[in-house]
Amino acid sequence: MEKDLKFPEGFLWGTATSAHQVEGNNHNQWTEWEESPKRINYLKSKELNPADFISAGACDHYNHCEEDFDLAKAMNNNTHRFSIEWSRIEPQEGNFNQAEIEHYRKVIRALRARGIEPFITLWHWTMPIWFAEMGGFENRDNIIYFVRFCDRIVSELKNEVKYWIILNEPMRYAGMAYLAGEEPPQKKNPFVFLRVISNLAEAHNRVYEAIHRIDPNAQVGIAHQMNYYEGWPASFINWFWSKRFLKKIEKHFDFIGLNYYRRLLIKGFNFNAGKGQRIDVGWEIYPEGIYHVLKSLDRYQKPIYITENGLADSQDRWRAKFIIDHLRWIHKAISEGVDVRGYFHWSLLDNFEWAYGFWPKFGIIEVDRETLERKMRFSGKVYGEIARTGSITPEIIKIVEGGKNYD
Ligand code: IFM
Repeated sequence: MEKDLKFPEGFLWGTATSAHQVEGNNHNQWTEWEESPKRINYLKSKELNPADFISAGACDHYNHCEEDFDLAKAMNNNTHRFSIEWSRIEPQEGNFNQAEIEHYRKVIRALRARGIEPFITLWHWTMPIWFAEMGGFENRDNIIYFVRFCDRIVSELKNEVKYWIILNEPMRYAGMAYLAGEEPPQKKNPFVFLRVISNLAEAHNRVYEAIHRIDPNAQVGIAHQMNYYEGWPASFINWFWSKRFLKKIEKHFDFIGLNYYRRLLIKGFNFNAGKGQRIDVGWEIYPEGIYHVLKSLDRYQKPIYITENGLADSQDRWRAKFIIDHLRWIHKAISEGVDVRGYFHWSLLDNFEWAYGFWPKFGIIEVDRETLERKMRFSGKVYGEIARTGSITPEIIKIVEGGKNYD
């Protein structure tokens, strides 16, 4: 029988969410876009129900966070990643809403009361309307507003938070918003795309310095999406989409957060999924890829956290095995010296998957959209066992192979 795969002492086990995807009732550039006549007409033209693509109340995590953190605790998690919604904190330029800051203080304390270490993302794609109307990150002069927001949050919460993630997946944001033109502000302009990337990197660097001025002991990083690429020209694509941004912020991170989801096979300008099992949104499951990406990050000699890894799987058929298979490859990287310190499954809850709407089910906890009832999936119980033992044991593997009879 296979022996235990033990993870290092103090390894962090958690899940991740972002404000706009779970909180409900936000008012930012995304909500405006979701409800715009152009978007509604587009959805209707595809015979889709617009209500399934408007974030609206989402999971009402804003009001259900205690219940949700009880579930994280029931999974023996000792960390949780979430984002602070800038549009709640600063709905009008320069007007900071103290009550909303206190809300997030409560969220942090609710986590700590359960022995769960918060990792806070300061920007997960959404922005106040006034900032979007000024051109968002298209304009270098606007960076000061983002720095001011981060400065305020970190000054307020520095005694309660050690880990800060400044930006979530800047490359994916810029690509979808300014190259593919599929997400707000839906521009297709390669020059603006490149400018936004460069401004986001500058914003990251300035915020990094601001945070360290406020709290020299803070641990500050990024959540960077990196796919595993094969084919031609994989090394160029990897340089452009993965390495280039890290290069721009190289002196300004204390850890790297890796968001890994899939392998892509490159053939010239075509990007395709490989032959492995596909998840509900069509991405290939390719656990080995996380190992190669981790090995490529070793050269930075910084701690690494897997800040996202997960799948859309409404039937929960693959999730438990997906987690175990990725963890095996992560364990191999660790055993070869890569300094991986934690794993955050995406996501805690079924939530609003941006332009895809609500149908992709990324949650380890199922959420009934009508009643908002939460139910832990089979995979959540398996993940709870992994977190409890800090290992993948033969017993856990047997449970996963045995299917859904686990209780
Ligand atoms: O839901 C997203 C998240 O907001 C950013 N990373 C990828 C996830 C799944 O698409």
